[in-house]
Amino acid sequence: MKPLIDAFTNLVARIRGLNYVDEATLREVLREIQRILLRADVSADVVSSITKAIEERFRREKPPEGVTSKEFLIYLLYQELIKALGGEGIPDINITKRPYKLMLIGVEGSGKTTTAAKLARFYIRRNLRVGLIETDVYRPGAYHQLKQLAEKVNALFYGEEDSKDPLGILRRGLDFMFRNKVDLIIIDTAGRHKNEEELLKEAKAIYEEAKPDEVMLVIDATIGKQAAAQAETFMKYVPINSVFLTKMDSTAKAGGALTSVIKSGARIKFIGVGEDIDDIEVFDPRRFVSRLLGMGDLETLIEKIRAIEEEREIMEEIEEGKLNLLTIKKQLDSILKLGPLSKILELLPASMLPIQFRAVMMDEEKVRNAQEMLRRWRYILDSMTKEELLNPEIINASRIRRIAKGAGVTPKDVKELLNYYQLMKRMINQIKKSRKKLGRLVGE
Ligand SMILES: Nc1nc2c(ncn2[C@@H]2O[C@H](COP(=O)(O)OP(=O)(O)OP(=O)(O)O)[C@@H](O)[C@H]2O)c(=O)[nH]1
Ligand SMILES: [Mg+2]
Repeated sequence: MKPLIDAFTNLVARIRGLNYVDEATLREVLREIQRILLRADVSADVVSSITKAIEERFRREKPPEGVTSKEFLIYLLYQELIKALGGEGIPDINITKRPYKLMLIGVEGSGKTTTAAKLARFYIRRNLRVGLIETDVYRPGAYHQLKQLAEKVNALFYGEEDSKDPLGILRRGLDFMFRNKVDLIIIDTAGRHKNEEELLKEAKAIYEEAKPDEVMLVIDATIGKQAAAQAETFMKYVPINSVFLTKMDSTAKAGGALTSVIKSGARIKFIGVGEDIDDIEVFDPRRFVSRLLGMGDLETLIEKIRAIEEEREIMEEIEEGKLNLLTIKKQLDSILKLGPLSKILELLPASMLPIQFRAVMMDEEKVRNAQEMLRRWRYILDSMTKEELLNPEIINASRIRRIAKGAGVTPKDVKELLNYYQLMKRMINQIKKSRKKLGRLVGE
């Protein structure tokens, strides 16, 4: 991954050093992005869709106020890379039931056994009781390999040293884990077989016997864009719920592995970034791209643009007359995300602010109180139903009491928020009316 990070960090530094982005530099930057991605083994069609999107958006969209064109170009690169990696969401790593059975499959040497231990440590740190079952009867030493790892991470272990019966081990192993009230059972399987067909058949048999809550395919990222084909082969035999990409640290092809797996429709949950047991990360496209682009100081820029865009979207909704409490909820989220209220109050149009804010903007303590109030409002909105958010008019006294209780505030607090909503609504109607009047005056 290092070469990829270096290449992108250099590119970003170069863009930032430009005076401004003219046609020739835009072309050059796009070509460089292509080169970097192709070198990372990203397939040509994915590369082209990334650079096309950047180019089109750069030509079509205007940078938000206060953002230079080169900053905007970096931002588009950031956004389109995230999109190619599956978007901004982070995978859900919660264990949804107890015990939860997680089965690992993958070809020989992909990193299953190491990964089993990494996952065990990861969830033990989250206070779960974790058990490891070794069903690999082919690789010499597989039993000892996982047993030792289990001891290292303090997980329960079940295996049978001389058995040749994977399904028997599995049955007894599950039984052992149930009796020991384990929360998460991780089943390691064999990768070494006479041929691929045999491997897949055994994976299927173990799947049918274990009835796992999740099948996680372990793929070695060093195979680059071929990862998708591997995932698809496995999917023909066993439903794959998630993917663990290993050896991200030791390959220049990480980009290809990631994008191809994502394009195949499989969900990447974790990545392995080293041989050590702690070298595991939840796959978070945003964080990943930030690292690629050598962010740090770029983060402020990205946050700034995102906040401005969000505000713009909310304003558009409001202008379309779609004001409801959901709009206000979104608005509060974007405000709270931005941090200190005093700073961002300057960013917002005064008409968007609750009356009581405008006068107090300069007074620090009052600003703190206002921030507290916003937080309170956020809790209140959280304890409303979707219906209430969309149709605030239905909120009567008994609903107010329920909402207040759920949010841990007083009914008066809820009423305060509802008053603010009514006030905004009146203001918007007034603005609309006066616009119409103005429209008639100028003969629109
Ligand atoms: N650099 C690096 N090495 C890894 C990572 N994950 C696993 N490995 C190494 O990959 C090699 C194979 O790992 P195993 O866990 O034994 O792979 P396996 O899939 O269980 O192999 P079989 O049981 O033969 O199918 C070991 O040397 C691991 O240390 C990773 O994220 N980064
Ligand atoms: Mg193994």
